[in-house]
Amino acid sequence: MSAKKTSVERDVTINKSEFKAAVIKHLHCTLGTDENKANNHAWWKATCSAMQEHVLEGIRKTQKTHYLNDTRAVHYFSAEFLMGRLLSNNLQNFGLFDVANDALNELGVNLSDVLEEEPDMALGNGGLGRLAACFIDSLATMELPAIGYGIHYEHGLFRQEIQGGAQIERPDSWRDYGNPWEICRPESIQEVSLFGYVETKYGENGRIQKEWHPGHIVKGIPWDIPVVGYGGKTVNVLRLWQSKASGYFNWDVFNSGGYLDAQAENVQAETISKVLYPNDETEAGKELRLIQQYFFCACSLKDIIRRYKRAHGDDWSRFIDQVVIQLNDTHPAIAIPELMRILVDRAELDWDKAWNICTNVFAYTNHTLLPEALERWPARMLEKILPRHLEIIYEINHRFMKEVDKKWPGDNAVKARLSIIEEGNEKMVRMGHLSVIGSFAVNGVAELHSRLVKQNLFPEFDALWPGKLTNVTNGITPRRWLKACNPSLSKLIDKKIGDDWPLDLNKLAGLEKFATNKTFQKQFMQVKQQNKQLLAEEIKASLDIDVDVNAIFDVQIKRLHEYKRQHLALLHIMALYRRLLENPDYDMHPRVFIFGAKAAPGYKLAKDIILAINKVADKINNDARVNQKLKVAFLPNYRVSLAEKMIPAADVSEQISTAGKEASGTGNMKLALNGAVTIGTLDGANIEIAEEVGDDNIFIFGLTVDEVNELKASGYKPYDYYYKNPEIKAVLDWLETDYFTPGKPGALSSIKQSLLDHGDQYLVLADYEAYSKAQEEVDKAYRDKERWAKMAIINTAKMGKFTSDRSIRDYVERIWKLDSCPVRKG
Ligand code: 475
Repeated sequence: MSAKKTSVERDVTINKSEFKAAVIKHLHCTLGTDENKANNHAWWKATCSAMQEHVLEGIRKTQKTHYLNDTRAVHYFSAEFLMGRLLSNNLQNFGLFDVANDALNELGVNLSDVLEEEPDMALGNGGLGRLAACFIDSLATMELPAIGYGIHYEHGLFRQEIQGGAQIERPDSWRDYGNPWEICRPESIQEVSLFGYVETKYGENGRIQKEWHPGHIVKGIPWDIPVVGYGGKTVNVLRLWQSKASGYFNWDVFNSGGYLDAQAENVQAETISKVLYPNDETEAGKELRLIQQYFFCACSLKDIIRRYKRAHGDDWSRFIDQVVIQLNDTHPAIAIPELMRILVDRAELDWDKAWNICTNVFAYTNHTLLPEALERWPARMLEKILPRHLEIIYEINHRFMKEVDKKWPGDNAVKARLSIIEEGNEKMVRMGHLSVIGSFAVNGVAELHSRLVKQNLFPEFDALWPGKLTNVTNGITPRRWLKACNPSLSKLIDKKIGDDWPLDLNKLAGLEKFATNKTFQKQFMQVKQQNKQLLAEEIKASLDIDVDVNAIFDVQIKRLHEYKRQHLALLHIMALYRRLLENPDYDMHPRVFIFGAKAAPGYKLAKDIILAINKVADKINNDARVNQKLKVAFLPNYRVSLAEKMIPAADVSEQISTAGKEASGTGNMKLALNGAVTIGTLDGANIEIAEEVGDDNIFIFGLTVDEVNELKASGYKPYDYYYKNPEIKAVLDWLETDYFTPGKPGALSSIKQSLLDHGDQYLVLADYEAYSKAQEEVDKAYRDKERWAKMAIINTAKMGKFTSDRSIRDYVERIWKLDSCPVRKG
């Protein structure tokens, strides 16, 4: 072995017998049970508690260090954090995974089984929430002072069951049996006001004073979730707020309104943090959602200001040096008028000073261009829930309109486009506009996306404030998404290039020179085969489907959305089925198409696509004429912990969104990192992945953004494709029969209708042929074992750019201007 070996320096050193003793101690003293009685759940809790000793010590040291150094810190505001499981990650990051494994082994307990006991912390929908989780991992790993702020949802994203092929939603109850990681901090409880009215007063010297008389006050209880950096030195926290009734209730306000009674008060207050809205990329427009957003922003700002005042008293002059707040999409945008309210109404700063503070504190990340996802709140709703904030928003807008008039004198059209207020039947507040105006930096999440944010979403803002709109390409944490989820591949990489790649992912480039080495190819593909075997067992256990590990494992995992085009993959699967039926000798390498996806409960067509995938799967998997070559598996309840099992086993990664629609994607990065080869469109970060791996190591197909626009401008007619391509016609017609839904013809016809009669908004039919051809190329490439192994290795080797450490470095250097703050022993 020629490779140089470097070991990661670690803060916690504890050996096997000490670990054993700690676990036993907690089994006895924390759980009140013993080795003979304990089941896996008890072992899990005891192991967590043993770890928590080190975690708490890490938090204490980290906070002390940050306090003594009076550090500037980033505050990551996000309505979602999709954390997944914590035990294996924390063991991994403390460098204690193998120690724990051996210790539990000696106790007759299997660590993998114990890890399976942990419910996922699924406080997010998809990409945006998981990105937040990867980012706080990187922040801790890079020893940066940072805190995540969000909501302590009692119920995270729903659990998905599949019944008769259809999605059924069940409540998620991740903390029903207690969560060993979270720490309640009653000493930091905050109170938040809602509803009521604003009184205008005239103070001495004629100053107008506004006083908000709230109708309702709720308590925010902070729960801290530890975020252990790799190496275990810095342990930051994720602070999540739980709502509780405060006991305060303004009867004057509510008796006159008459729509709440004392009984309802507790329920109302506790409802705020009850459940995560399960809509990915659609704006729900619900009152409770706005209250959730304001609730966590107001608690978090109070928390930040309390901490600031402890060090700096009432002197606001250093606030912008100490505090930067990153808004994860517009969900926390209400923090902007809230900070203005605190500064103007409470601290009595004059408007310009307050605005200068705000616009130096906030930065905003946009995650989507889909019009239905851009948040707009009815002005009337804001007026009812947050009357003072609406006034402040009007004032921000008034002053902003004057600025616009200076740049484009008398141009009312540009004013209407740029205004925070959208006039119309119902006045709406545009949260994206508010976020751009109230922030000092705005970023998209991949090169293409950021260009489209500038060109299409906020063109005049870019002209008004050149340089404010920028790009930070997303990333993923290689600790969770390679080291922890794919131990076999990690060990192989360690042997080849040393074990410091989790901290410096560009080191993976060192694998490239082995891409054509026969021995390494064999080892790499053997690991893939083992991982496929493990997933095959999972598929058998969960769906009772036998899959052949020699088949191509073709994986599409992401939220179900028309723009992500799971139905494009489905049409192609049906076409393969049809080709095999028409010609039993049809030449293709056996393939297993594997899906994981949740649909928003109210998204009818998305649920129909899930039903269709399952119905087509049933037919194909049970059809002896084809099922040696073709299988389809839809794994229910896709979530972080399931992703960790699917990703290491994938040969092919499906990234087939309509060009211009997927802001970045991050699953694309996770799959490529684990040696899957992408079939994808020139969309989001796929473009940057293609740049890294080179055209020979990715299957790019389909319309580009410009071609999509041209086709739409020239009048796209999906029926043309239907009549021109007999295969498209055949599969769409097939969907309408009762072949897949015996006795229920038409059960799947909504998909055909959306593609033909409703205009095929996402150009599925326009891209079908190119996709089908690209899939033939995939088939050909896979059959050439050496070629495929080389492609897979190069994909892993070239993913260095996509570590979230690089994304965080970009934010730190270009936006946050933070210094790292090493936490020392002792
Ligand atoms: C993009 N979620 C991915 C990822 O940047 C990108 C919106 C509204 C309400 C609730 N959830 C949302 C999103 O917009 C979202 O998840 N966007 C995703 O963000 C991280 O990689 O392309 O679709």
